[in-house]
Amino acid sequence: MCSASLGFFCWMIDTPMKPAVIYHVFWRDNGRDAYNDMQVPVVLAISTLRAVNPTIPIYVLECGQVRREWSHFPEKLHFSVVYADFELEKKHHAALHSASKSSVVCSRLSDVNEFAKQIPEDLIIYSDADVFWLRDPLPLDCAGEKRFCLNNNTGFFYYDKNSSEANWFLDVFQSYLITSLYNDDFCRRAHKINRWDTGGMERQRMWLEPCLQMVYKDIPDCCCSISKKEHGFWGCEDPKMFHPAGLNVEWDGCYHLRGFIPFLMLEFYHLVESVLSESDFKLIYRGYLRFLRSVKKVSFHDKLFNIALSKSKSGGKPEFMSAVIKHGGFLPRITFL
Ligand SMILES: [Mn+2]
Repeated sequence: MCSASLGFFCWMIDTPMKPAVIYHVFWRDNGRDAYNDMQVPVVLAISTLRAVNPTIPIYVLECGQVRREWSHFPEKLHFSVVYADFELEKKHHAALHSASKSSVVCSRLSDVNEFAKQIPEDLIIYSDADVFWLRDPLPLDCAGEKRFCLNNNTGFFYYDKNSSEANWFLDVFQSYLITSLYNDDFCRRAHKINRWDTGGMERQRMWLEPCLQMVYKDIPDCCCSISKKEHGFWGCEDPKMFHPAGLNVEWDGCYHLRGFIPFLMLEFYHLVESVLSESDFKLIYRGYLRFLRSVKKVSFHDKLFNIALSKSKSGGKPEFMSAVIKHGGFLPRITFL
């Protein structure tokens, strides 16, 4: 009964999708190396991923004109760095740059999607450079969904690149984003949906998330919501990962030092220590290492730390470093008798 064509059909159904993780980074200046930028801690993020999954293919899209040194980390952590242009910039250069200085980030989904077409893997997982993994991302909770899987920010999403719903989502998203570059009324509607107060700077404040929310609202059948547990928000039980979006990491007058997090949190430290050596830490943390070593590490599960974090604020955002120092404190000085 089972014909050759039916057999082929069965084989297609049984073939599991091949996953790949894609990162998207860009630099504004050439002053640092790619592995020691604490604001874009992509090598540390990949270290946590490698610690929980040694084999998943990892690609880093290094977008724009500025290139940085990656040292031995691509070989050691088994990832490829691929140079790419900002897709959105090719046709919309002037509009994109009149919007705001950091608006090239708006090109992220198109850049990832264009690159995804060139690789053999079909389950495309995008991960931010500040997403730190605690457990293997696989199996993904919504991997069986033929839709675009996302949450309310673009720090982590995944999709089957051959799914028509996911491609429909990407097309609508792209058209909304381009419209937002040219039309203030459209931006006002997007910000209204997101309840963002832009102080009359609609187009300058355009971002990926307002467009994302509009697409989610307009074509919900193409979207699948990733749970908080899988898209690790602070405070959820047993998360797969942690994405410190909205968390401020400030020390010595510098902001967004999210690269500190894997070194100061016990759970991440054990993971990065399993794939990186002491000389890697010296390369990555340089002048910060002495300070970081002097601070007591904290745990995700430490209630007192979580209380300290909820009380430490900077500009309304939870402030990580002051909570660590307040709770963990500096190690007592060793007194020589
Ligand atoms: Mn992020």
